[in-house]
Amino acid sequence: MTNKTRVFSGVQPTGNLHLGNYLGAITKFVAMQREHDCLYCVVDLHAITVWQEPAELARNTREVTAAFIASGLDPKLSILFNQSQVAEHAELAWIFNCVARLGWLNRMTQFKEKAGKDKEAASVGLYAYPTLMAADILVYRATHVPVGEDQKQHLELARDIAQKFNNDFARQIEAAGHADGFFPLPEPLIQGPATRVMSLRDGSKKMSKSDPSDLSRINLADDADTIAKKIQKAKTDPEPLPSEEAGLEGRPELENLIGIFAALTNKSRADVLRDYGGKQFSDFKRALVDASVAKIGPIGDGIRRLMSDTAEIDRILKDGSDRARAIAVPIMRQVKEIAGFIR
Ligand code: AQP
Repeated sequence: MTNKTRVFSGVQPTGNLHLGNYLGAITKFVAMQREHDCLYCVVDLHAITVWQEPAELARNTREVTAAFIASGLDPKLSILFNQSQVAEHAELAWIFNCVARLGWLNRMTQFKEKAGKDKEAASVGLYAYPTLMAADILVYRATHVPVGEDQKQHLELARDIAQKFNNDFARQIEAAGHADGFFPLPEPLIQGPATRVMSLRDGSKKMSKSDPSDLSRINLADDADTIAKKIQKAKTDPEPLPSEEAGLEGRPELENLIGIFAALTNKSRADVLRDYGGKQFSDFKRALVDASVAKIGPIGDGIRRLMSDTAEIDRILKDGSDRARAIAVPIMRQVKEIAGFIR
């Protein structure tokens, strides 16, 4: 590790990775790996906040790792690992549970959405998810976190936790020689035309792994025919495409497809509308199929190839976990000293 900016982000091994995860997060991970010290984590401890079949969890953990690599992450440049192999995440999360306030967690919209109507039946882990996420980032004192729009609120909470820890232990932190607080306030990096990719069936719902309809998302493991079928079936409206962004108002499904196409082809939404304004959906959808297959097709092939050698994936995760632990252990040692734990 050098003194470059430290970046951390994670993806849950909860099922099929999709275009939203790819455009909202993984493409950003890849773009940052040469300029920064990056840790990218398969967050298996987060996954079990809702029930996971153990054999499926192991398979999904390897598949997310394969998707990282097939998307262009280099395990030599970036640290790729799974969260449960670095116990310091859970250890710091406990301390953060005692720093964070109930009122802060009560405001988290993801818990409300995921717990649904029957909150009493949700796991305690699902409720405390954001304190573990803060620990994931801060156990490396990472300063930048590339994520999709949906994680913005959790990142704000991580900043509040870091700030409160710095305030609560200000005397001890200063005595330990940290003039500007112990934890940095991590910044979310939420940029580009596809920070919130929506369902292909409903423009008001986020594209999600847990949507029961497979037609709602493009999975990174989908083959070319499946991608084409899903885009052809994607919900649209009968009007032709507008030439300017103002014409996207009130047309969420179209806005979503334009954002996806812009992100896949490295264009702005305005450029896309200039090219396709006035055309029929069939023309645009054909171009969208081509762009999607060109980008996602090779990733699916890569995932299948990598998944045929799971021992190699496990070796990569073990190596990444050892490297992650080498950063986390000394930070955790300082946290314990600051908090007054005898070692
Ligand atoms: N639809 C999306 N658009 C843009 N970014 C997205 N992300 C997720 N969905 C979209 C970003 O992908 C990263 C990893 O997400 P995650 O797997 O850790 O958690 P999630 O947000 O809970 O993903 P899903 O697909 O919505 O899973 P389920 O269905 O289990 O809830 C994050 O950076 C996230 O912002």
